Amino acid sequence: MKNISNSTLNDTVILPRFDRHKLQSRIVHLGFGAFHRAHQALYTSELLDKENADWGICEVNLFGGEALIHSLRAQSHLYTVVEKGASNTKIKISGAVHESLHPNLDGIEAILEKMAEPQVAIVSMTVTEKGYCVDPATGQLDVKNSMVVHDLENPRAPKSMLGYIVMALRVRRERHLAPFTVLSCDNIQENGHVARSAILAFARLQDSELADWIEKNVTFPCTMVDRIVPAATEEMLSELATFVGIDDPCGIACEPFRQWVIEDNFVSGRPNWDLVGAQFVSDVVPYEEMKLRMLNGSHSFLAYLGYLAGYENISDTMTDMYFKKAAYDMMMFAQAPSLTMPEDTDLKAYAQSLIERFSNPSLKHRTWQIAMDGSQKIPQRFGGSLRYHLAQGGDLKWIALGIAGWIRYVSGVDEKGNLIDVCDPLLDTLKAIYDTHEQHVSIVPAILSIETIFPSDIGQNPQVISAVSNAYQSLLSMGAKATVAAL
Ligand code: NAI
Ligand code: CS2
Repeated sequence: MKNISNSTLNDTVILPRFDRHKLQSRIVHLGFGAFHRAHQALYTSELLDKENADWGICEVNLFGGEALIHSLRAQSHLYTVVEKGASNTKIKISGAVHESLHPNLDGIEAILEKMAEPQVAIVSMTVTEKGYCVDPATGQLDVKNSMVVHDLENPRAPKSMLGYIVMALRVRRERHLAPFTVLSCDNIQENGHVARSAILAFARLQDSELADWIEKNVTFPCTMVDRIVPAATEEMLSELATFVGIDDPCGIACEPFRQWVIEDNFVSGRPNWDLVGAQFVSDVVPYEEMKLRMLNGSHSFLAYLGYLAGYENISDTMTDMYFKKAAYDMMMFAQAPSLTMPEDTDLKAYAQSLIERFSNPSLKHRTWQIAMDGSQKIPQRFGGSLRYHLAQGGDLKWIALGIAGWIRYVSGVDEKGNLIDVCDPLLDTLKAIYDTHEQHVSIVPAILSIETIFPSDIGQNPQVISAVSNAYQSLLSMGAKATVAAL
């Protein structure tokens, strides 16, 4: 996509109508990945079509994504979002992004200076669960994390999201500038609270006065973010080029559904995202828990077991009636009972809508992609419901099979003996345990002893060990397909 205004775009493409010259970088976003392009950045672009505002976004990729930033600049920061339903497709050009930075292209200082500019009101992020450098089970700062160690020693040349935010806030304080709001848009339970606690703990290790200032002046709203946005593939990009009429290496495909529930707690102003469908509420936590347990929990279940059963995409798992039923039952019987929701919430309708979304054959969402980083995802997707059922004497079988599926998956060898490309920050630890136990049920208590994933009330609980061991044994003897069918 060279210059969008001179190009021959397909005439069904929806273009931004607002004047992009008036944009200012009032939002700096860390993590120009797949999700943000189809979610926050598009909400903002659509809002700018509705009201006269200057909420421009400066994109920053702290890790990787250098080529993407290059391409984005070459196309004036415009890119395509293709919303693919089961039977209809909408193509939009997103226009709120107007600047971008990358440490390898522009240097760390340029990013810190941008974050310290007076007009910046929000620093938002989608940096994945591991970007928070916290212990996944407790959400507390992991002081042994190598990036945290590095950034504490080199505060003016940070690598981590925490290091950048704390240094930028330090500069703002020194310059007597207003603080910005830190807006986490990652799939983390109480994401704002986790961001706050990690940032404060990190700042306190450097300078307690700075930490006090941040505590008093900066806000960290929680958000529930939802839209299924698979990683871009060559196939998707070439299909997109056919739809749009030109190549767009920054283009992204997603489902039509989107949801964004935001705690209304912004210290230096915010866009009126509610004008384009976001909801501002006083307490996001119930919505976050609902989504993380029902959507993401069943996603992880389908990802591990589906991958082992030979299904490439989530929509493929939905063509297997046993997987479809297991996913629905998991939502309704394992996850939904553990939630405390506002009275008018219809969890059955929610579960049905999730099954429909997972079944969308137009989206190729790889089980392998969702299976990534399980050590970071499992505590918030399975931990809460597990505790609930242990306390209530409920049935553990769905969650136990989800955890057993993950343990079997991280062995790195599938049911046909092929290698699995396992991506996880704890891979070395998991490998060391597999080297000792191999694929034997004795591995279950060993993996459940990793306290950063399974605190002792879960990992040392005999009922949990027994339920996960039975499920793991079944995966070894019958395989994933038959185990899910027998559920
Ligand atoms: P992606 O892989 O396309 O992008 C990941 C982004 O995170 C990149 O911009 C990368 O620079 C950054 N990053 C990775 N590791 C980092 C680290 N250690 N520190 C700082 N930045 C780091 O992934 P995608 O799809 O954009 O998802 C990102 C996050 O967004 C997810 O982990 C999840 O929390 C959230 N999300 C994703 C959804 C999806 O369907 N893709 C939907 C809802 C939320
Ligand atoms: C998925 C999520 O990759 C994963 O772990 O479960 O990215 C999921 O697609 C989104 O949360 C949907 O909003």
